[in-house]
Amino acid sequence: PADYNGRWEMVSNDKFEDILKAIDIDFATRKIASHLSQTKEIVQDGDKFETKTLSTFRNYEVNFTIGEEFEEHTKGLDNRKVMTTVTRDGDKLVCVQKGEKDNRGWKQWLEGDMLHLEIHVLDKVCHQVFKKS
Ligand code: RET
Repeated sequence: PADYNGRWEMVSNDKFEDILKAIDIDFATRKIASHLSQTKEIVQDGDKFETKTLSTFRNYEVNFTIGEEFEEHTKGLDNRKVMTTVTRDGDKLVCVQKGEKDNRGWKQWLEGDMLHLEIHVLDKVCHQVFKKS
């Protein structure tokens, strides 16, 4: 399976602000957050993942085990509680976040030394690309 371990630096972030709007992030925060360069730190041990999304403004951490549903508190983002499950679809990770917002989740995969993250909420889709550093 794909090895996601490492530190990944953002190289592109398409339509992130649409996602922020879809989860009701206020205008001022959206303007700051959508211009941030994000860094992902991922520690993977088999099916267990520890992920950190780092920025100069705010950080977000989420840890999960493939196939195990857990309650995720999106602290510092939209501060909601969602029931989150991450599964594998081939070499992709597929996350479903059940809660107030329909069709919420993300997909993550590797292409060479690039990490792709597609985040979706309602009919909005954001595509982020990170380069291994
Ligand atoms: C930042 C900055 C502060 C405001 C917001 C943020 C959004 C973070 C998101 C992280 C998603 C992480 C995922 C990890 C998967 O492994 C950048 C912390 C709103 C949406 C999907």
